[in-house]
Amino acid sequence: MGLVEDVLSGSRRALARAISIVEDDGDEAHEMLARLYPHTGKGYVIGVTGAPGTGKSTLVNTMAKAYRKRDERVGIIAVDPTSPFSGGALLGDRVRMKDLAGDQGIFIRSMATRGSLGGLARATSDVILVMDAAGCDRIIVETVGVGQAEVDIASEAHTTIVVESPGMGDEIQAIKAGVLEIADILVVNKADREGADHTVMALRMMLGLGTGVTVHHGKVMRVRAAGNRRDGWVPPIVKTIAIRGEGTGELLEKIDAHAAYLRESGYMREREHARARSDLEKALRALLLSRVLSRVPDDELEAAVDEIANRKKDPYTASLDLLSRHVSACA
Ligand SMILES: Nc1nc2c(ncn2[C@@H]2O[C@H](COP(=O)(O)OP(=O)(O)OP(=O)(O)O)[C@@H](O)[C@H]2O)c(=O)[nH]1
Ligand SMILES: [Mg+2]
Repeated sequence: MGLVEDVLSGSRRALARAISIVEDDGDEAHEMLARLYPHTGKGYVIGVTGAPGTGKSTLVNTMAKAYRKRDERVGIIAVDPTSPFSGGALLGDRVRMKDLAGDQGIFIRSMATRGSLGGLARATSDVILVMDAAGCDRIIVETVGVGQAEVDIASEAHTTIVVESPGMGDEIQAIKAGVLEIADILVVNKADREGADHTVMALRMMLGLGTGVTVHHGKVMRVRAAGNRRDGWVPPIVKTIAIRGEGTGELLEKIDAHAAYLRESGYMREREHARARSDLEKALRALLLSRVLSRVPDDELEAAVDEIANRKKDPYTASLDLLSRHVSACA
């Protein structure tokens, strides 16, 4: 297969084809990934997440330009888990990132949900691998929102940036404890707008307190502060004005500082292992499921579905029965 060599040599066309193959997730994808894998592990993965419209794409755009000035190659993945309802968001990303398009050192890919969110997270991690193998020094993954898909995708990132913007009164967007826990760096974008300092203060309070109480959508919520993280890293807060590129330099410095911290503290190794474990589990789950389904005849599968729907059997018993009949080793 010449494609693998072409990807490794950094060909943009090969990279685009390889990503399409990975998205189709067939045997060809698995073979290709197996051959690319030894060449991965060099790219630095940065997750950028936050509520809709906080300026993530604009920020990613300015970050990419700054990395290009350092002569680094940049891969950008815009993940849109809500795509059936927000085709416009992706279009917006393309428009806003248009000025990057002519740069041979930048590769942009949008990904939308096909099937499950779990599938999306897996496809994203495979696309990261392909970009890594193709020599992208930085791989920036933008996700919208605060759901499980974002948390899964964040687990792929070395540094996760959560983007807020001012103007929500006492409420902080994306305040859910889960999202604050994944934030290695907090960005308050749109700092040209009123209330930016207030947002910074509110975030700082939440980071400083062991357990905080805050008001979100009129409800009092308890949040676990990210300042007590197991890895000891205290997430810095950076103010940016992405439309003018202001604050990007400081943001890149904080990313470098976090990378240095990960390396020196030994947490990089730990993260790599956690990631390897979760990748292995994802692959096992996917392979086992497809193997089992390929062995169970369709009519038997449908019969089991009927039994479960009619409350004659629970899903676990039905699964164990199918396994013992068709996959004896797994029962
Ligand atoms: N005033 C101001 N507006 C900004 C700033 N950064 C981005 N915007 C504007 O905010 C809007 C949303 O920006 P995007 O970059 O698309 O935000 P996003 O978070 O990627 O949006 P989604 O991907 O749809 O969630 C656009 O109109 C931007 O021009 C900023 O620093 N200041
Ligand atoms: Mg966006």
